[in-house]
Amino acid sequence: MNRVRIIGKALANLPWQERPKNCLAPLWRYTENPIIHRNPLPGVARIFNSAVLPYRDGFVGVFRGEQTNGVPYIYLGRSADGVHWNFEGEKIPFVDESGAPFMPPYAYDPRLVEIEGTYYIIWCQDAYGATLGMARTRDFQTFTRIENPFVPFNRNGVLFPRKINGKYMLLSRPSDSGHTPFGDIFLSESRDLEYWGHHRHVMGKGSQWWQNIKIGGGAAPIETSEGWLLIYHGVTGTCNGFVYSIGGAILDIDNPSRVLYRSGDFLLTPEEWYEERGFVPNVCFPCATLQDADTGRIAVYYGAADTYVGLAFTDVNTIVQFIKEHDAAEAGDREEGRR
Ligand code: BMA
Repeated sequence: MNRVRIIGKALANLPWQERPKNCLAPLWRYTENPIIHRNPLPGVARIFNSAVLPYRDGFVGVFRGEQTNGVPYIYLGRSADGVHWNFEGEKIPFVDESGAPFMPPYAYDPRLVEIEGTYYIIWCQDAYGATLGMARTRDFQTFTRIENPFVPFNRNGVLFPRKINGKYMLLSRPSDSGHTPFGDIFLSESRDLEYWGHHRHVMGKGSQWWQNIKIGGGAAPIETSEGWLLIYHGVTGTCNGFVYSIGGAILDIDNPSRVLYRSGDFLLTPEEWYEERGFVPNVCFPCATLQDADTGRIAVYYGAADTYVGLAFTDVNTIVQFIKEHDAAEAGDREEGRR
């Protein structure tokens, strides 16, 4: 296969380990996982499902912190190497457009995306039911909320890192109020990040058993010479509850509601103690990647067992080749998703 290119910036200092000899899997785990352990800061019992970006000479991240009263919130973290993190002791202090405090009742599963020099946090919050919250910052000091962009119920909001055909693009997963037993990924577009429309269906749960209950967007899509690389989660049900695995798909570069390829095999599924044992066993929940356009290296950040943060690695050639070789996209995935 021709070499696949990441279209984006170089990032020479991203965390990285070479693929172990004899490893055939498309993602390989960091040997020092988990990178964030229990009780990471006073008043926070667990950090998981979190997102990071390069910032200045190092990295910045938004972290789902489960407080000791059980309520999730988002905490800011900074790191020199993307592996060892220092967290701010207080929740991110969101404000409204006038600068007045504007805190949601809870906030979880944040994603973090840079578009044209502004950083956007997208998370799940209560707005008379679980739905997407969104805020922007330019300096990681002031975090201004974009008031309630969606109505309930919705989760797993993921922004694309650039406009497509002049519009901001967002993946989301319409849900219900509980442990949703269904769910497809949709695409919405906006001229201003406030008003969203032209909603299209991207892809539904798969017929493969590991993703046969629901799916949801994971990390912000990575632009490549083959299309948008989407790392997402797929869920199956067992007699002991849901199991969350990591899946991969490639979306059309100009029309990302069209799936070009979608792996019928998972990329990573719970196997290690920190993925199988925790507050919710058997969860691998990707929320972010770091990537280096020069080498094609990709580091995937994922929540493990709703308790820890893990890191896994791949390179763009390996992951795209795996997705294409295991392609199981169906007619409904390949269509534009307009009705
Ligand atoms: C989902 C979300 C995630 C969580 C997962 C497994 O519904 O709430 O935050 O990781 O369930 O518990």
